[in-house]
Order: sequence, then C-alpha cells, then structure tokens
Amino acid sequence: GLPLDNIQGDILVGMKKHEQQFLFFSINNPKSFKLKLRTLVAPFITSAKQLMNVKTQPIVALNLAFSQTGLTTLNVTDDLGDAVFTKGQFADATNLGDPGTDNWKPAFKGTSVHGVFLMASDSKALIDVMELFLVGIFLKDITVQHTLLGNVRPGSEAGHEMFGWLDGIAQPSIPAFQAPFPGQQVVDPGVILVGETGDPVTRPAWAKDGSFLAFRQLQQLVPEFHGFLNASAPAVPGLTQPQSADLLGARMVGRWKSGAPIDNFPTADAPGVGADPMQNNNFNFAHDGFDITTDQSHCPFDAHIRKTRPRADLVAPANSIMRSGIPYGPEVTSAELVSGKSDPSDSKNERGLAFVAYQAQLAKGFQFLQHSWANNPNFVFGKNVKPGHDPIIGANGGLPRNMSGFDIADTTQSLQLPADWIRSRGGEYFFSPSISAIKTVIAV
Ligand code: N7H
Repeated sequence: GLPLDNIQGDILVGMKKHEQQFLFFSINNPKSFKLKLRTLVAPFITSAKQLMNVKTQPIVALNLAFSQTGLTTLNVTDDLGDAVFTKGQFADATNLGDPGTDNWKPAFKGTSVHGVFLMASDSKALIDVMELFLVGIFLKDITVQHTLLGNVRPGSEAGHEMFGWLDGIAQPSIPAFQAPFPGQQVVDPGVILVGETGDPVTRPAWAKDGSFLAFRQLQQLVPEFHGFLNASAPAVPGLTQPQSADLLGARMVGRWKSGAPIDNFPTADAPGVGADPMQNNNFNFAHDGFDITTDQSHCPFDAHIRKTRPRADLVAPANSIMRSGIPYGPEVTSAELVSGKSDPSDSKNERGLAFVAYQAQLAKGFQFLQHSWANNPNFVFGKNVKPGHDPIIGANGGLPRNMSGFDIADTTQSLQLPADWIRSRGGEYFFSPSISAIKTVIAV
C-alpha cells in the first residue's frame, strides 16, 4: 500500500470543503522560515489518510507546495528531474497557448512566487483563523504575493463549475489506493506520485511520494459562453431552442450538465447517471456497429473529456492527472445576465476555476494535456475529419478556434469558436512534497 499518512491530502483525496484559500507567498528569510515551518506549521499539514475519514479530518485542512525558485531559496538544490517545473510556468505561457501574459496576475509574472499554502474548511471564518496563524507566525519571513478564495457554488449548483457542469467525476484510479469504478482509468501510482512504481525518472530519495502541482487561475466568461450556445446551436428537430443550446454545450464538454456522459446518452440528459460512480465513467467512445474513426454521433472527437482522456481512441496513454480544483468568484450578477457580458470594470466580479492538477511528470500531465491534446486541432489523430480544438480549454494563442462534430445532424461540419471563454490569469508549477520531506529535508 501507499504511505497515506505521509502523502499530502490534496493529491489523492482532495480537500472537498466548501471554502478553499490559496495563499501564494515568497520567502524573505529562509533560515527563520525553516525553523517555524519545522516546529510550528508542519504538524498541521494534512495527510491523505486524515482526509479519507470525516472523523479524522481537521477543521481546517492545510497543504503546502513549493516552486523551483522556492526550493532554491531554501537551499534545496537537488534536481527534481522535471524540466517544466524547473523553468516555471511563466516561461511556459506561450507553449500553453496563452495569448501572451498581459492577462496574467502580476504575482505570476516571473518566478517570484516561492510557495503556496492550501487551506480548506467548511467555514471561511476558520480559514481566516488559519491564515492569521500562518501570517502571524511567519511575519516578515514571507510576503503574500497573491491569494485566491475558492468556494463551492450555492444550492443545487454545489459541485458544479461556473458554466454549470458537475465536476470532479473522472479521476484516474490507483488500485493500490482505491479500486476502480467501471470505466475509470487505471494508472500506476508513479503516474501521480514521484518515486512510486511506474515513475521512470531518477529523483532524489526524499522526493518520493511528492507530486507536481500545476496551478492555473482560469477565468470563465460565463454569460458570453451561454450567449454563444444560444446564438450558435443548430436547430434540432423535436428540440426547443434552449434544448438545442443545452445539446451543443453537452457536445462541447462530452457530458450533460448533470454529468451524464453523452457517449451513452447522446440526445437527452439521463438524470441520476452523472452522480452515480457505477455509471458515470462507463463508456469509451467505441460502439458496436460504428466506426470509431468516423463516428461523432455519440460524442464529438474534440469534446473536452475526449480531448483530455481519449479512452478507446488511444491505446493505454499514461497521460493522466489528478484534478483538485474549485470554482472561485461570485455567481453571475443580474446586470451581467442582462448585458450578456462579464463585467470587466470590477475585478471582484471575476469568476472561474482555481485549477489544480497533480502528476509525477508535468510534461506528461497538465502540460501535455493542454499543449499536445486540447490545443492541437489535429488530435485525436486518424479521424475522417480534423477534430478541432477542445472547445472548453483549447487555446490558439488568442486566435479563433474550430470545433468539429458540433452538429449531430451533420458531423462533417465545423464551427468557428471565439478565441476563448476561459481566460488564463496565469499560474505556477509547484512540488507538493511528502510530509516527512518537509520535516526532514526542506525545513532543515
Ligand atoms: Fe476539465 N468544464 O466545466 O467544462 N472538465 N475543465 N480540464 N477535465 C472535466 O469528469 C472544465 C481543465 C480535464 O477522464 C469535466 O469531472 C472547466 C484543464 C480532464 O473523462 C468538466 C475548466 C485540464 C478531465 C470540465 C477545465 C482539464 C476533465 C467533466 C476550466 C487539463 C477528465 C467532469 C475553467 C489541461 C476527463 C469530470 C476524463 C473533466 C470542465 C479545465 C482536464 C465539466 C470549466 C486546464 C483530464
């Protein structure tokens, strides 16, 4: 089995609380920072084992990860064997398809973020207490560079991301940790955890059971997205206009908002399926009597969940990430609903996804999924038409994008999409070490 009491909880389990604060900081005084981290903060770092049982969950879960410049500042100079991590995300912006870095949060421009504290609780007041504790302990040892507060959406939208889709459905299964549900991707632990079986890279021994954390602040232009669906959905016989807009959205994601996979339910939502782990991953895009190289009658080749996990389109790709993001920002306001536009005048109205993905190799995980799959209009290869960009996250460097298979009645047609409705505000690559590595290597 895996040493679950030594692995930070967000990696395998996720914090799954109503509120989650990300606190990005730089380190001014490494010596003092280490001492306080070792003696006062490390005991509060939450393990996977603690998060697995409600009874052992702390009232505020705490995790901690470092960027390359953070480790260097702490004089931890071993090469972790991940060139993408070493360079940092700012250097990766163009490669990820971002149209430059003008939209990036100032803190992420460059390499001045040294680490991130992740704090999660069902109570914002308790997160505030934890934050005051950390800031009060470290005082001038750190400078807070940026914070982002994630929150579960209200009422029936709980668990849904800002466009309205149920999230957190499909994760890779590590059998040594939890048995797979039908259709779940089975991976070696070393695809997610450094130094475990299946991680082919040579690393320092202390890096074992850590994981690379790709963080992205992804703004979502919610009224604009729904406006596009309403304006561009092809008329479908038997469906009302709002129903055809729903269908177009479902074809862009590969799931209905409820989470039901369109591969099994191509023409209408199937209530109850999306939340049922026995059913919600039980599909692979292949269907008896249909040719997987031409069939988009079930799911478009470029649907978000097909671009990021091609299932039967590709034989056993080891490209997999553990996702642990949470929505941030307020609900759409009535003024935005009326105008159909996100309000750019007030940055408090920014909303989106605090995207978090864990993997043992960034070049095979987040970076690969974004660059080589979502952004590449030729992927999935070997189809009868050019698949097009991932309509949700695909980026074309600020230029318009294309989606094939949008029209269930004629899947050879392609639809032009605007440059984005998910806008990168930047991010950073971090390493989330094992708890023992924090205590015995990083903080000494
Ligand atoms: Fe995606 N969305 O609301 O449309 N994602 N995603 N994602 N995503 C998934 O299966 C979304 C992003 C993956 O194994 C669902 O949990 C949004 C990035 C992967 O079947 C929905 C944003 C990357 C999967 C969304 C966003 C990925 C996945 C279905 C940004 C990687 C699992 C629910 C704001 C580069 C695929 C679920 C599988 C699922 C949405 C970002 C990857 C609804 C809004 C940046 C691997």
